[in-house]
Amino acid sequence: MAIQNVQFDSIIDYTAYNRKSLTDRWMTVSGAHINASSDRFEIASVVQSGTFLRDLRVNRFRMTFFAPGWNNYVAPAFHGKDFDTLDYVVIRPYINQTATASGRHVVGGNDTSASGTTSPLSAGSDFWFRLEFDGTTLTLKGKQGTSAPDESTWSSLGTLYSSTDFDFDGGYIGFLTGTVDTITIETDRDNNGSYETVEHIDHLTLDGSGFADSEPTHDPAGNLTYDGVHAFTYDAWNRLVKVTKAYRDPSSGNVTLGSVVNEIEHDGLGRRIVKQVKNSADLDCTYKYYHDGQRVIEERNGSDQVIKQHVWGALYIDELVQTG
Ligand SMILES: [Ca+2]
Ligand SMILES: [Ca+2]
Repeated sequence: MAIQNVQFDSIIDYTAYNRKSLTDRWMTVSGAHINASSDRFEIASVVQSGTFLRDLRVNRFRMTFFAPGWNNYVAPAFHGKDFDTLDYVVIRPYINQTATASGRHVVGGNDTSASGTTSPLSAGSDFWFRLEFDGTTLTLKGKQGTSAPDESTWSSLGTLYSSTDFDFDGGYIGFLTGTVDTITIETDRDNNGSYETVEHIDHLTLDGSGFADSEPTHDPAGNLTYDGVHAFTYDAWNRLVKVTKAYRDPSSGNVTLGSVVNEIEHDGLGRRIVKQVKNSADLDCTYKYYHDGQRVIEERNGSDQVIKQHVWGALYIDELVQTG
């Protein structure tokens, strides 16, 4: 059952539009809203910062999205670890391809010098764009039309733009600015060149009350199993053992799993002994916990190197005196 009238991130209120909330899937520090009448995501860049999918940290990715009535520019953004190092590609008509500051490139729609461009992109048209990063090269493809190109069409399309200038080691994915819809993000987790894992699909639809719909879920024991960003798995003792990227499929309405981002192991005494952060780009790490009784005294990484030690006092229960 849908939870109605849930407000998540606060969105700047433009008088020209209705104020709408987003699901907690998106985080924004710029003006962004879902336009209820046109069912689109409109992102206004007011402070050169972006709107990003929360916690969707990836390395090799492919983002496909619809740019309806593309007439000014749309700017997919990524590497959003912080807003000083925000990287983005501005896709706009009528301007020749121009490299600007490192990590901030402007791609012109009528740049006929770009390899594979068969015809200039025309402003005011509906376009589909696909941005792909294979670990080395960022490529951009686009196709005019209202319906999504199928995979064979994408394969046959020439590259509008490519660059190896981006130093992408795992940040957020989103948009700096633009009007977009029907966003799909896939990843190549095993680095074999195919993007087999769907991490997110968003049609940016509002419910009848005009609110983005979160529909968090719980299991019969009351454990939170989906919060709009992640899905959570528990063992028979209600201990959290797995966290997975997840999204609510816009077609089926089902909570759909992406990559596992966290796996937790416990020993027979119920102590957490291993935590693995996975598929989270630069955050990936294995943490092993060693105990004295119920107290963690040492943490090691996956290579068995000590990364943290905790010294406990003998006087009180839970008397942590030093961590280093
Ligand atoms: Ca793959
Ligand atoms: Ca939509």
